[in-house]
Amino acid sequence: MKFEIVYYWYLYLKYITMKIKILVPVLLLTAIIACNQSAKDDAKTGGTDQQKSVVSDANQKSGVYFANLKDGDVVKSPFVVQMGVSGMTVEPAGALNDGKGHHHLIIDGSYIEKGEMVPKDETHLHFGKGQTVDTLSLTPGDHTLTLQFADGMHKSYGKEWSTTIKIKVQ
Ligand SMILES: [Cu+2]
Repeated sequence: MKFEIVYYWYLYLKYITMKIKILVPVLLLTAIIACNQSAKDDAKTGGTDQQKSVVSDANQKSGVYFANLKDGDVVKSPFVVQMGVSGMTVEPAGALNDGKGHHHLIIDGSYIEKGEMVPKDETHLHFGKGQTVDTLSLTPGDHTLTLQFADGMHKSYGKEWSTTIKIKVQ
């Protein structure tokens, strides 16, 4: 009788062990497949998002841009700068109108925080007549150009309405 109980225990344990032996690899395999799948999904979404952002950069994204210059360009001084904006309208300074303003060029500086007045000096140029083109003379070497859109009272529309590029002047 005692032997029987031990024997049944032995069978029971063997049965459990067998189950575990089968279950563990199956679980592991499932986990690995699931991980792989989600990694693949992540990669897929990442890819699509990137494609989307490239498309929207070119077509829909609102903001300012240099129409004839790009980051890393080498230019010969004096050089022409063409300023563009999408999502807002250029108008002469003087009046406050929603969605309207004028360009500013900041040389070797940074964008101006939203709501702050754009300074007016030799490195902060205002295009208060609504100009979109200018000719710049800069010393040879590396410079940054920041385009900043601001309202009719010269208050900055902030970082999202600015763009900065590095250029090398020869
Ligand atoms: Cu201004």
